[in-house]
Amino acid sequence: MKEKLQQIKVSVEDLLKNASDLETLEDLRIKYLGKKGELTSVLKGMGQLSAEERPVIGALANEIRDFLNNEIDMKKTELLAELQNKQLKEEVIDVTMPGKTPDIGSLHPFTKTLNEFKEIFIGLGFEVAEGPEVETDYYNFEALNIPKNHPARDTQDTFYIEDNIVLRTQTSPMQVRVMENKKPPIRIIAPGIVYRSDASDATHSPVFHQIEGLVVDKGITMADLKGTLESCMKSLYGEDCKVRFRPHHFPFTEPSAELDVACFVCGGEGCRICKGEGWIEVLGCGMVHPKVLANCGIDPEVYSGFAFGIGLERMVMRKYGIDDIRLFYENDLKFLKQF
Ligand code: 2NM
Repeated sequence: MKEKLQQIKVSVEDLLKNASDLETLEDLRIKYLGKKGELTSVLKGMGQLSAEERPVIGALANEIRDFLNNEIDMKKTELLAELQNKQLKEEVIDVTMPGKTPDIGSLHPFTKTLNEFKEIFIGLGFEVAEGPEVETDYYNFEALNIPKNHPARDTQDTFYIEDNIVLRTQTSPMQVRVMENKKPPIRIIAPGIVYRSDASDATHSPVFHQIEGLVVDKGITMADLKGTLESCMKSLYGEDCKVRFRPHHFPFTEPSAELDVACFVCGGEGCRICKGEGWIEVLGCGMVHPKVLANCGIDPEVYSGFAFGIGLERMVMRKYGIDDIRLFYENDLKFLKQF
C-alpha cells in the first residue's frame, strides 16, 4: 500500500508537469483526489490494515494528499496567471490606430439662415419673441384689423381647429401679444411656423416659416422702415445690393409696401431667375395701422411703428438656388447634406 501511495505521488507529479490548461488540471484532480479518485480509494481501504500499520500508512496518505492538493493549487494559480497574461496581450489597445470618425449632423439651411437673420437684428437692438402656433381668432385676425367679413379670412386660407381657434396664418399674433404686454420702445422679430390651407406645389406649402419684425416708439417714420430694411438686405446680399419699395396693401399696415432686391443673377437687366423683371420680391412691410396700435392698448397719437414679414423658405431658396419648396420637407439626406 505504501508503494501504491508513492506511485500515485510520482504519477501526479509527472502529469502535473504536462498539464497545460485548467480543464486538464481539473480532470487530474478528480482522477486522483475526487470522491472516486485513486488516492481516495486507497484511503477507503485503510480498514483492512492491521492496527500497527494503520497510523503509519494513514499519516503517509494524508501527507501525500496534502502535498498533491498543494501542488495542484500552485499549478492552478500558475495557469490562471498565464491565461490572464495571454488575454491582456490579445486585448491590448493600439492608441496609434486611426480613429473612426462618427457621423456628425449639421444645421438645417432654415436654421442657418434664421441665425443669420437673428444676428443682424439682434445687432440692431431687436429681441426675439416666440409664441403659440395655435391661436385665437382675435389674435390672428381681429386685433390685426382683419374683421369677420375680410377676404383674408377666407376659410380656404385658414385651418380652423374650432370656431374661434385657428392655426396661425402669420406670426403677427405674437407681435400683438408683445404690444399688449410691453410699453414702447418695442423692437422685436417673431420667427416661427405658420399655416395656410394651400395646395402644395413648387412654390407653396401649407406649412412654412415666417419672420416678422416690429418697431414701435415715439416718432417712428417710413424713413426708419426703409433704412432698417435696406441695411438688413445689404447685410444679407452684400453692400452693393439695390432695393426698391413698391406700394402694396395689407390690412394691418398703412401705408404698405413690398420690398424688391435687384436680381442677383442679372443685376437688373432681366433674366430667367427674375422672369425678365430685373427685380425679385423679398418681403412685405408697412407702418403699423393706428387701429392695430389702439387694439393693443398703444395710443396712436403718441406712438407709431413699422412692421415687416418675410418668408424664410423663399429666402433660403434664393440663397442656395433651390427651385422646389417641397425638397425642404422630404428630409432626404442627399438633399440636406449639401448645406
Ligand atoms: C407683413 C407685412 C406687413 C406685420 C404687421 C404686424 C403688426 F403686428 F404689427 F401688425 N406684424 N407684422 C406685417 C406687415 C407683416 O408680412 C408680409
